This record gives sequence, structure tokens and C-alpha cells, in this order.
Amino acid sequence: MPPESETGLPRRSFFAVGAGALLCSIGGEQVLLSKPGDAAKADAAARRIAAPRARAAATKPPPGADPVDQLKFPTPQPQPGGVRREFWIQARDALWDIVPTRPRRDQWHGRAVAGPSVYRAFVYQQMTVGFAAPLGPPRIPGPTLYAEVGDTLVVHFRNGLSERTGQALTMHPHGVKYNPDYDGVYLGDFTRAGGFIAPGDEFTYTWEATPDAVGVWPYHDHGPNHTLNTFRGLFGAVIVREKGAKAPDMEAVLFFHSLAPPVTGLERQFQCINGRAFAGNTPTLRAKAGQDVAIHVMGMDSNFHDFHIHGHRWKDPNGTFVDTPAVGPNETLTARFVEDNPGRWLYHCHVFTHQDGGMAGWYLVEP
Ligand SMILES: [Cu+2]
Repeated sequence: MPPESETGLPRRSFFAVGAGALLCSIGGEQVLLSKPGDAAKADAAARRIAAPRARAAATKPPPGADPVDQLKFPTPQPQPGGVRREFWIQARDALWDIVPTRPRRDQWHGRAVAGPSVYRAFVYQQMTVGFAAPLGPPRIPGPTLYAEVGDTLVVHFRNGLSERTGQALTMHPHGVKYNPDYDGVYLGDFTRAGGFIAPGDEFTYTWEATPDAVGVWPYHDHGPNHTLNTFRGLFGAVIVREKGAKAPDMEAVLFFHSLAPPVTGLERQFQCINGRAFAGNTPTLRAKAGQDVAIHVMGMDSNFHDFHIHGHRWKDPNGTFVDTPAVGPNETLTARFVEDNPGRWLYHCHVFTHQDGGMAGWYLVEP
């Protein structure tokens, strides 16, 4: 028998938790994701989880329950002058190409990228009213949800994974205000209504754009298998502005994240921006001189990233000029400046292993 580590895993496996490997707790089970094919073990563990007791039998409190678990919450309404902003969002799986150029190419270095590069992603797809039809193709990230202070975001969520291969999912937002029913988090026996949406089920979340929700925030899966499913692509952004505030002339949302072999089943690790790797595949941003530019960067893996744009600088929240600030997991940084420097520019993560693994893109500025 190999010696056991504190995690209960063989020590050899524990030390193998290195590049791209994940140790996930899924409904009381621990699953090590260290190589292609391991995701199936996590999916199987997630499918073994029954609907939480607190939800299935609210009258019979689970062991360890506290009076707060019995609290009832009203659904919030918009403030005077605010509106309900309704969204219909379906989670589904979709084949996603991390390097869609053909032949696969890194335009920055003018070189070929070895394939394959397609994996089965999980995505949040925006739908028309009543989930009648997709509003667009599946994409990473999911739709950006906009609101103004005083509004409510009413998000009709459907778990569109198949019953056979599916598992419970949720939508959990940062930044906006919500009561425990709309937290969208799996909490074992203490899970509330929005924390376990089984395949085929629907749930409506109501989130409040309070004055302290102004900003740019991520949302992501927080169900029983949240780490793996978030890494698969279940994330997006919420943008809350002051009432009547003018939007920037150019606004972009960039998620910096990795797609590792245990998640994709592919042999190599890709360092991604919005699900894509290498310039020419990652988003190409465009602006014009004189425009008010806002580029929002969020970390969506277990690493810190350094956001650098060549030829540009801006002020951080402390008023210090920067051109390579750091952003951590689920944190947001915004590069906001008046564009004054036309040309072809590279933007990239300045963690060297990330930039070399594909975390780079173009920023094209017209005079
Ligand atoms: Cu990075």
C-alpha cells in the first residue's frame, strides 16, 4: 500500500497534483482529475448525488440544521424607476474548438499549432422567451447580463444537459444582491431552491442591482461539480451601471483561464481567453483613437494572471498608472482609458507560461 496523504489519496497521486490537475470534492467524494478521461469519474460522482434533503423535504430539517435554514424569503422587486430585466439561459454541452483557425495557427509567432483542439464544453446559451430558440450559437463565455442600479435581473435558467449524461447545475452570480434561495450554490443538506437544478429542470433566479453592485462581475456554475463544470465553460459576466450611465464606446469582457487535459480529454494544456488560445483565435479587439475604452478582465481558473496591453497604460483603482496589473480567480480588473495610440497591438497575460500557451490576442486601433 502506498502511504496515504491527508487527503486520503495515495501520496504519489497527491504529489502528482501539478500542472492542470484538480482535486474535487463532489457530494462527499474526492475525485482526482490528473489526466484525460478523469472527468468521467467526477461526472459519475455528481450523478450519484440525490436532490438535497432540505429542498426535497423542507418540513423535516436535516441534521445540524439551524433556524436560519427555515427562513423564507420574498422575491425582490425592482426599486422605483427600476425595471425587471429578464433573461432565458440554458446550460448545455457543445463541441467547442479552442483553436478554430485552419490550419491551426498562432498569428503572433506565425507558426502552426498542433491539434487536436476540440472538446465537449458546457456553456450557458442565451435563448428567446420561454426557451423557444437559441439567440446565437453556443459560446464561451455565456451572455453578458446588463442592468442598472434599481433593476432586478430575472434569470430563467434551464439545465439542458441530457438526463443520461447530465448532472445538477446552477448559476451563481458575484456582485449583485441575492437572498439564499437565489445564491445558486450547492450546500449539501442545506441546499436551497436555486442550488441544485437537475437535468431538464428550470429555475428562475432574481438578483438585485443595488447601488453597491455597480461594476463588472462573473457568474458561474456552483452546483455539486462546480470546479470541473466551471472550467468546462460555465461562466459569464454581469455588468451593472449607475442609472442612466453612458456605456463606454468600446467595452470588452475577457476571461483568462486554462483548459487542461483532465477537463478537455485533450493531450495538451491550452491557456485561453474566452475559450480560445493563440492570437487569431482569441478575441481580436478593435477601437478608434479618441474612444472611451473599457476592457474587463476576469480570472476563471486557479491561477493569477497579469493583463498587459502593448502601447497602453491606465490608472488602477488607487490612481497609480499601470500596464500589467494582476487579477486573481473570480476577480475583475478593468483597463479604462481614452484611446490615443493607433496600430496593431498585442494584449496578453504576462505570466510567461500562460502567454506561451496561448493566452494572447490582438488589439487593433484605427486612427
Ligand atoms: Cu495568466
